[in-house]
Amino acid sequence: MARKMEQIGVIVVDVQGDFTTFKNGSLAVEGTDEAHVKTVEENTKRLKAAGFPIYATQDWHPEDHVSFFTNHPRKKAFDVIKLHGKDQVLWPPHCVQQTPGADILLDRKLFKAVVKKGMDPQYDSYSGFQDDGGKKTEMDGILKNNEIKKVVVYGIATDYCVRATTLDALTAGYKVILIKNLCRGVAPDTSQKAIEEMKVKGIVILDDLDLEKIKSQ
Ligand code: VGL
Ligand code: ZN
Repeated sequence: MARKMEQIGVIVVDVQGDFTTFKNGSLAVEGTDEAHVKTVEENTKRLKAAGFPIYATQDWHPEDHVSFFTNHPRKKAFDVIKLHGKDQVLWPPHCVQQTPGADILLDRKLFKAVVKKGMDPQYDSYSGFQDDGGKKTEMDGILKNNEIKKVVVYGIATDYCVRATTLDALTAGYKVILIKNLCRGVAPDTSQKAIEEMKVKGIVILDDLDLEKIKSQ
């Protein structure tokens, strides 16, 4: 029997107002203008039309979140502190629950499920699968319930949430395909490093969306 399309799922990572220049976001990532967001939406529509279930992650922080520099006296944006024994970048406040900056910019009807992350004030959560304290999101359960074996991942930011989500997907046992040109990163050097790391660990990197390659990988 031919393999079912449903075994491939798509994860669109954090395409939210605060991460885009399009919406003048507080943590706007370079190259995230209206045209980019439109390209991401069009490609997501193609994947949905091809029969793949589409999932999204949504950064969804409380106001007192530990990753905001404003919650640390004398710290400024992009300072790095030690938190739970690891380096933590301090970000401008972003994706605060119920604010416009937290909105996903793609048509909601595209998504079979939206997985929120980063709600615990004490832990950051770049990965769509778990936070830095090891608390799991709904993602793995949702993918398993839908018999997904392979995930196609893209979004924002290449060097943070996209990187962490792809690596955790791999660890959880999924085949992972990254669509590079549908991603944008906070900084070029860390984004390049992240792509290299993903490649070395076994993630398939495609420059652009190619349905045939996705099916045959
Ligand atoms: C992200 C920094 C802080 C991301 C989220 O979506 O990559 N980056 N929170
Ligand atoms: Zn965040």
